[in-house]
Amino acid sequence: MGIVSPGFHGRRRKSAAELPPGQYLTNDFPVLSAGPTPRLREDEWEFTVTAESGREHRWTWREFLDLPAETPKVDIHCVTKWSKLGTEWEGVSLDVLLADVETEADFALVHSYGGYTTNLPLADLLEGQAWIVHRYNGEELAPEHGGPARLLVPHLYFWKSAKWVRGIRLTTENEPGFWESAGYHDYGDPWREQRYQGD
Ligand SMILES: Nc1nc2c(c(=O)[nH]1)N[C@H]1C(S)=C(S)[C@@H](COP(=O)(O)O)O[C@H]1N2
Ligand SMILES: [Mo]
Repeated sequence: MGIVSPGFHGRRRKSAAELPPGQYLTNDFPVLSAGPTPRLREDEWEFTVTAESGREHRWTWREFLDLPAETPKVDIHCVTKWSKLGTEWEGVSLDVLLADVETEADFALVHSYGGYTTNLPLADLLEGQAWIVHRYNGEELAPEHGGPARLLVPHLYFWKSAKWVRGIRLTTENEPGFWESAGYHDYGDPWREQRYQGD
């Protein structure tokens, strides 16, 4: 009997073929932040959806916690090529947060405390594809991973999952966010390896 690598027991490992192209598996949870970690108290946190009409829908931390929560278990894929499988989160589906928002917009620009932005089609936030999450692995979301709360949109590269999320502005025109303005792909589908503009 040879040496068994740690973590190899129990559940079946996915092979590289089950990962998006160019990705490798990690069991760590790397921290990738373009700037300093904002330190926000929960009583300072609020989340705002702004429709293209200018109409705002706002939730305080307490109001957010009163919304029905889900516990998505998802694979995440960073454009720097690490993927992490079966990550467990808790949070509120964007279907819930956008349910009463009247809009004809096709695009969303997500804003974070600290100034980070990222854009995506509004349709990619709906139908069970995206959440505002405040817990990871059964614990409060750590500040370096976006706590008090972050966006989770796992079917796109992880730069779309804005940490320290502050709000979402719905727009009729597509407006590139922070990395999208810096040469990264506008949409960022890891299965089509849309890392950079032109991919
Ligand atoms: N506000 C904010 N959100 C962000 C980022 C950032 O720099 N600022 N980095 C993005 C990138 S590139 C990745 S890969 C993930 C990293 O999340 P993690 O640090 O929890 O692994 O957050 C994304 N969301
Ligand atoms: Mo990333």
